[in-house]
Amino acid sequence: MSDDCLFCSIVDGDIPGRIVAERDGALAFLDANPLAPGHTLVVPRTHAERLDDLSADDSRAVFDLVHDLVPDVEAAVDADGLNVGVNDGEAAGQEVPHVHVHLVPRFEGDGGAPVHAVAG
Ligand code: D5M
Repeated sequence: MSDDCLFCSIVDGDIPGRIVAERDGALAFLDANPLAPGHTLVVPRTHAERLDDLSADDSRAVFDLVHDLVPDVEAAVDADGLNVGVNDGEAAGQEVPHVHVHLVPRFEGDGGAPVHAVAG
C-alpha cells in the first residue's frame, strides 16, 4: 500500500471499483473513463509505480491475469479485438502512478488508432 495511491485504495477496498477478476497478486477492474465498453485495467496488488519496479512474481500475476482476461473481455462486449497496453511513465502518458495494463475492446470500423500509431 502506498499512501495517496488511487489504485492501492481500490485494491484495499477503500474506494469502490467495478471488480472484474481477483487473484492473489493482481486485480482487474473496469476503467472509470473507458475508451470503449468493457475497458478493463489489470493492476498488481502491491504498489509499483513503473513496470521496472514490479517483482517477478507480481509481473507474472499481472500478465497471467491479462492473458486469461483477453478472451473474457472480448466476449463480454462482443468485440472484434483488443488493444492491450501500458503507459509506462509520465512521458508515455501514465497518469496514475501504479502499474496498470489497459485492455481496450475494439470493434471493426470503430475508427480508433492502433497502438503503433500512438507516437506516430
Ligand atoms: O490511465 C489511467 C486510467 O485510470 C484512465 O484510463 C482512467 C482510469 N481511472 C482513473 N480513476 C479511476 C478509478 N477511480 N477507477 C477506475 N479507473 C480509473 P493512464 O495509463 O495512467 O493514463
